[in-house]
Amino acid sequence: MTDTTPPATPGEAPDLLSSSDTGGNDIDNITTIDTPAFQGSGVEPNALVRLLATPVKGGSGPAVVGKDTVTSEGDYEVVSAALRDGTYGFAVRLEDLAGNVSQPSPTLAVTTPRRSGSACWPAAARTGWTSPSTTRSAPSCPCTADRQPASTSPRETS
Ligand SMILES: [Ca+2]
Ligand SMILES: [Ca+2]
Repeated sequence: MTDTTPPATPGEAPDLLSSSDTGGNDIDNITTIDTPAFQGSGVEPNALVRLLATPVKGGSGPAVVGKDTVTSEGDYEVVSAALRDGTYGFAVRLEDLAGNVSQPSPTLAVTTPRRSGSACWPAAARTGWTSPSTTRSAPSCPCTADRQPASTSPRETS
């Protein structure tokens, strides 16, 4: 007998491990880890689980970013490959031993901010770097060395 029945669609989105949910709050799904780990339970035992990531904006997807094997109890844990900074919708998809693939689970949105950049822009803003000239706009990434605002006070243009 050939197994032609795909695993049941996972009913819940993968859960970001609290150990992967860094950044001061371990339940907000905003992390400084660019290889976050996810877990889930109650899915088909011994199936292959694939982690899918879809960029929320500016990209195509979903892409398979990790895979692992579901335990005999129906639990899984899967780690994402390194991702560019951004917000992604993560979902899992199961494949049974015969190669039948389930529909993707619901998605969980996780944001991976730039490690230095997330603290960078507010720090630059606190310097009071406010030019009277409206044509002079702040650089989009003040962390970039060659664009670092001068430590001197802003010049008056009058
Ligand atoms: Ca099956
Ligand atoms: Ca967090």
